[in-house]
Amino acid sequence: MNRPTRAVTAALASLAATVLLQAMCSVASARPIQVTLRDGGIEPREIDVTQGTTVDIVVRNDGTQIHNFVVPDFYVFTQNLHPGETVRVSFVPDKTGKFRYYSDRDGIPEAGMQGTMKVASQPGTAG
Ligand SMILES: [Cu+2]
Repeated sequence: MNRPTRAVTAALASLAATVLLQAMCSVASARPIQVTLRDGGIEPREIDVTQGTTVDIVVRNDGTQIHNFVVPDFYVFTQNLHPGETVRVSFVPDKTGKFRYYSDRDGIPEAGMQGTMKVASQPGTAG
């Protein structure tokens, strides 16, 4: 193979890997995590996810008041949801650890309306 052909082959291999990765991510996001907002609480209280894997969440407000859903560490901020309203959000956690999520309708976390997102490292990696 001459050099330009090798470069094209490498580019195609890279593209194929990217497409495969996207296909895997879309499979992972096929089953969204259900989050329910209630007046005074969020279910579940804990969400377990994996670093580098798309997190797909469907947030539903089952309360009688307006609520929202924020995960500041990952720049997730939904709009204010009216009772019965649903919104879907997705993001890719880029770090491991425990991170708080909550409803902050008036810019202040509401009493009881919070939970913990635990981000585990990808299998086979140190990070
Ligand atoms: Cu709320």
